[in-house]
This record gives sequence, C-alpha cells and structure tokens, in this order.
Amino acid sequence: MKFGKICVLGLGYIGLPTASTFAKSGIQVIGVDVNPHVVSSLQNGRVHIHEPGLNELVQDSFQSGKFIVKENPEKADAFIIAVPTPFYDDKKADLRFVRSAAEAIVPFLEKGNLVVLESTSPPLTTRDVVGPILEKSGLKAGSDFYLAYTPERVLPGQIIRELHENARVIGGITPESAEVGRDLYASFVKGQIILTDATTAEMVKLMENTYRDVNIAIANEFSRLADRFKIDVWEAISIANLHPRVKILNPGPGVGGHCISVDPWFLVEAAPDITPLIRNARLVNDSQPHFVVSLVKKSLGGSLVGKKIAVLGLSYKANVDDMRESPAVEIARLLVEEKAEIVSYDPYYQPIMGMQEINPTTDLDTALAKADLVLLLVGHESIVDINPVKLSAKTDAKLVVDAAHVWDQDSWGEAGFKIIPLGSS
Ligand code: SAJ
Repeated sequence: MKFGKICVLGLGYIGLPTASTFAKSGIQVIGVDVNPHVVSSLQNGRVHIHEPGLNELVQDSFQSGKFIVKENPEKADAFIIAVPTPFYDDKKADLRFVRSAAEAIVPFLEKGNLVVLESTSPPLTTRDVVGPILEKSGLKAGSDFYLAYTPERVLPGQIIRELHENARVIGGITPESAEVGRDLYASFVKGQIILTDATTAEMVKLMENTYRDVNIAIANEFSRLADRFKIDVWEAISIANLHPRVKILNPGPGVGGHCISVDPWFLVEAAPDITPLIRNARLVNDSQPHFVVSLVKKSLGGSLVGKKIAVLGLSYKANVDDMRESPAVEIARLLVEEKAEIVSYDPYYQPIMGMQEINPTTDLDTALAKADLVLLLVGHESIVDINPVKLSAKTDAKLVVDAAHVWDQDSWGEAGFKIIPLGSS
C-alpha cells in the first residue's frame, strides 16, 4: 500500500522523531498534540525536546513543507498513536492518553486506513482497547481498516540512528494489518522488519525492558552482597562476565526513566499471580537509592545531620537531560530528609525543572565549595572527564562515594581523594 499522508498523534520523545523521520522520507505528515504549548512552540520552529540531531531533522522537515503541526487530526491514509502510557500511584497502567487519541481518530477514519499504536502498552491493548474505540466509526477492525502495534525500541540519546537501524517488530490484529504496517515503516527502517500478531508485539516490548530490569536488579543485589562480604563487586562481575554464557549488567543508584522502571509493572498488573520475579526485581531496583544513602551514611560515620554533600548528576542516566523517575533525584531527596546539607549539580539542569528542595545548580564550583563528601551518581561525560588535581583545589572534601563507578581509584587517590565505589566498600 502507498501512503501519501499520515497523522502522528503525540509529539513527545518518540512521536516527534518518528513524525519528522517519516516527513524526511517524503510522506506528508500532520503532527498532532493535545498540549497547546507543544503545538505553538513547534509551529514557531522551537523543538521542546533535547535529543541529538532532532532539532536539525525537525527544521529540515518543516522547511520541506512535509511536516505540519496542528491541534487536531484530519483525514489521512494512516494514523500513528505515540502518546505516553504512564502509571497511576498503584502501578496500574494509565491508558487515558491512548484512549483519547483513539477517540480523536474516530471521526476521520475511513475504509482502507491503517492505524498503528506505538505506545508501550499492557498485553491485549491494541485488540481489546484501541480496536473497539475505533470501531465506533462503524468500520470493522481488520476488515474495513488495518490495525497494528509496533513498539518503539530506541535508546534516548541515540533515537534518530536507532529509529533507522533497529529491527522493527510489527504485529497486526490480522496478517494483512501487519503487512500494511510494514509498507509504511519500510519507508525509513533499514533494520529487519519482523511481522507477527499484535499481542506478541506488545509482549516483545515489555519482555525486553523487563529482562533488562531483572538483570539490573540482580547486579544491584550483588552490590549489596559485595558490601556485606567486603569484596569489590566490579571485579567479581568482570571476572564472571568472562564466562561465555554470563552477562551481568552494572549495579548503580537505581533504575529510572520512563521505560524500564515502568514497563514491568504492566506485566505484573496483567497477571499478578504468575509474576513474582518481575515484581520483586522492581522492588529491588526501587530500593537501591536507600542502599546508596546507607553507604553515604556509613562513609560519614553514621549520621548525615548537618553533613555537607555535593551531589553530582541528577538525570536518570548519563548524557541525557531527563530527570523524570530519576534515582539520583530520589537519593538527593532522601539525603535532605536525613538533614544533610546538599547542593545538587547537573550540567543539564534547567530552572523549569524546579526541585528547589534539593538545591540544584549547573555550577560545579558552587556544589563543591563547602562539601564534606562528593556523591557521584551519574556518569555524564563532563563529570567523568573532571581532572582530580584541578578538583582538589576547589574543595576540602576528600571523600567520594562513586555510585556510577566512573572515577579511577588510583588517579583520584594520587590527587588525595578516597574513592568509595558502590559495591566495594
Ligand atoms: N542501568 C543500570 N545498570 C545498567 C544499565 C542501566 O543501573 O547496567 C539504569 C540506568 O542508569 C537507568 C535505567 O537503568 O537509570 C534505564 O536505562 P537504560 O539505558 O537501560 O534504558 P532506557 O530506559 O533509557 O531505554 C530502554 C531501552 N531498552 C532496552 O535497552 C531493553 C530502549 O531500547 C527502549 O526503547 C526504552 O527503554 C523504551 O522506550 O522502552
């Protein structure tokens, strides 16, 4: 099938790169967002998301006239839903954005159209939630219009490259729906395109992120065991990983972001009676910030009251500006609760992010000025590259807890610092 014009609903971290990539491939794209600020900012040529290469891509597609941003959808050959699926406080999936995007398509849906859901969703969402909403149009899913699920699987920081290069799974509610989906995505995907049914494609996405979460949980638990038995977890992991069938991931301050810390809960919600491992892995990773705080406490002699701590890094992982669901931010908050006096440094911090309670700054010197201890939480390149000799001139702190395991113990030791890596104290 040929696609002259498509509508992309949701212009966030995934929808905006996807919409502009389709536009670059020559398809007329109408980008739609319910947030008027996002719409007006894009209409004025301002890209609201920090992602390498995205600004250039969006500007190019605006200039070519192939990408237009509007508040409402209109008739098109295909509709792509790329809205967020957060969870409620009780960890149940919040499908309100998916439902309202599907509702918004109903008045414009015509025979022969394709509708694709990209948002990460619990199993059966495409068939049992999106399908019935679209059928309010009087058209039948699978026979009058095509319906498919294709998860985005790109890594923040490398979205543009991975959109093109990653393998893409497309699951249809009928085999024809998957094939028509392939016709659309083949316009830019260079990786392998695998066709399957919609529920398998939903599970693929959830299984990938759950696999990673469980593996990080075991690495985090190993860091606690290493602390208990006074060994260096990094040395033990690197030796264990020499085994040809072992690949242990890295322990860290916890798991953040809007994917890995959320998606496993969709499986637990869908089948709580058969998912104890997935649930417990989530609980282990969610409690890792407390372990880091206990390590800091131990390093400072047992109490944090009045202790001055420079917290380095607030994002959920290195080299991104995303501080949502960040374990580093949680650690900073826990330190404040324990009455430590902290200054939190992150080069990506912006005042619009708020969080005044953790005393944020983009000035490293301010963070270090009066510190008793440096707590390194995120290995942003600019933090990894800090020269220990230069840093020693800026602070009286001689103790460093390195939860990201990025500073070399020997060279920092020579500059007069005691480095305490997570999992080898
Ligand atoms: N982390 C560790 N130890 C590790 C690896 C990661 O503690 O060894 C932590 C990170 O610091 C971070 C969190 O886990 O807090 C998640 O980071 P990540 O880089 O593993 O993943 P995300 O959330 O940025 O992106 C993931 C990716 N999924 C997989 O790699 C299986 C990406 O491909 C998905 O598209 C994305 O989730 C998504 O949107 O679902």
